Amino acid sequence: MKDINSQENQESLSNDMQHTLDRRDFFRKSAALSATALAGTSIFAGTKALADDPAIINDVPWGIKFGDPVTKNRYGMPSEYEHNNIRRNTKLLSSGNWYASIAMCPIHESEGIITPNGLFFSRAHGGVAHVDPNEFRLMIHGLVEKPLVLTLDQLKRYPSVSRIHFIECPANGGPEWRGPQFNSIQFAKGMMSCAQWTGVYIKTILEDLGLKPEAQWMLAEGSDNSEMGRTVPIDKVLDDAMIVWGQNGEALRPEQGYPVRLLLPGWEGNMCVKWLKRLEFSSEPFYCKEETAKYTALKPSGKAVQHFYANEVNSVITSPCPEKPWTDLKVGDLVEIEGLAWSGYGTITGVDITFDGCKNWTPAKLKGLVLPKAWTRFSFMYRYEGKPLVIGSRAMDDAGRMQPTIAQEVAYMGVESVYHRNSIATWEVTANGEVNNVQIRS
Ligand SMILES: Nc1nc2c(c(=O)[nH]1)N[C@H]1C(S)=C(S)[C@@H](COP(=O)(O)O)O[C@H]1N2
Ligand SMILES: [Mo]
Repeated sequence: MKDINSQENQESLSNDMQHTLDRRDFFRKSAALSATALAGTSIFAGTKALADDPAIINDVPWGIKFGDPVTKNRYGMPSEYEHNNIRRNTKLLSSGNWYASIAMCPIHESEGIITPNGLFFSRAHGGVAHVDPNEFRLMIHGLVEKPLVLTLDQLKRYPSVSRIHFIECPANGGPEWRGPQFNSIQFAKGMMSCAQWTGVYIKTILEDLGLKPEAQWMLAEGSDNSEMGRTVPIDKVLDDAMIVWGQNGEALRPEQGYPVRLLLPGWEGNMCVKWLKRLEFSSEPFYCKEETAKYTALKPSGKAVQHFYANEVNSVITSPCPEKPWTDLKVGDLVEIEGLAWSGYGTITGVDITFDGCKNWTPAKLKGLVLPKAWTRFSFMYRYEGKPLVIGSRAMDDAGRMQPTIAQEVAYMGVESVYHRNSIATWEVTANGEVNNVQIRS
């Protein structure tokens, strides 16, 4: 009997499946297939197709009369049956009110690598601002030859690019340094999302304005109640920093900083200043109080890490997870384990899966687009055995980094930090398929 969990057979198996799905005569071919090479390794072990299923025999209400006129929804909404696919909040992650708070992304419901705009996680320090685009101005000044104040239309006259990147709050997973806090992937890992962003590289604007050689830093400021002043080193500005106005094919949502935000691909979400109003170039960094006081990490030595900008290589299994258990599976079923990997340092090169709490590792497959500083989806076909497991994933990137174990991370950083937790995340799968958030700390 084949070891269907080996990498080789993973590949041939999913090729076979893809091949099958590509055929129009799906039913005939899959019957032939199950009789031969994949006997005993079907997706549904022992489940027969029901020719007398009432759901395929009876008339359905939406099939016997007209549906809605196409003029009904000027802006389309998800099916009413998808009402559970929503952002969620918890008082635990807010400073006592819903203005300086966060709405977590349902990453377990995510398909592919793009977060729909209405589900993008939303973090604000002074509420979500509603900026009138006619009143919008962007001032660019300081150490540039030709300071400018731009309207939105003028800004959009610069040549634009579209790039897929994640944004992650560096506090994602931060409440769990001392142990699991949420039996939920949405609350444990939902401070991130991924979108296709359209805008202009700041280096393109600077070619026009002329950056003075002394310029070392860029201050970015928002027009909202919190301003969120952030200073960015000039190397990042001249590398891939963007000013974006487009999000997945439409204008940014107010929650994401409409009409314009700063995007620093791969770097801490808090630096991606929303509702942008001002960029100032200088030779010295500006520090606002919050920046020096809060976005640092205290190490066991008593010293603090003041500057760490890029989000580390990270990953999480999104299916199964506490919200998507395996309680409906039958022993012998084939099931796809899926997850997301990402790195602020570059491109994901591989993801391994463990079934025994980080003792042994097997490579998963990367599927779909594999892009720098973007969510990358991984997949592993697994034959369900109905026995308890502790599953987890560890990702690697092309900067040569790999996710640490919790023990390695805690040895280096202690448990006093809030930010940049990227140690291996694990789920316990019980004998009846329930899934719980657990940590392997040894
Ligand atoms: N102007 C402004 N920009 C801001 C914030 C803010 O409160 N005001 N929050 C920051 C934080 S902490 C994060 S994690 C990201 C969140 O981006 P999102 O709300 O689009 O997910 O925006 C950042 N930019
Ligand atoms: Mo954040």
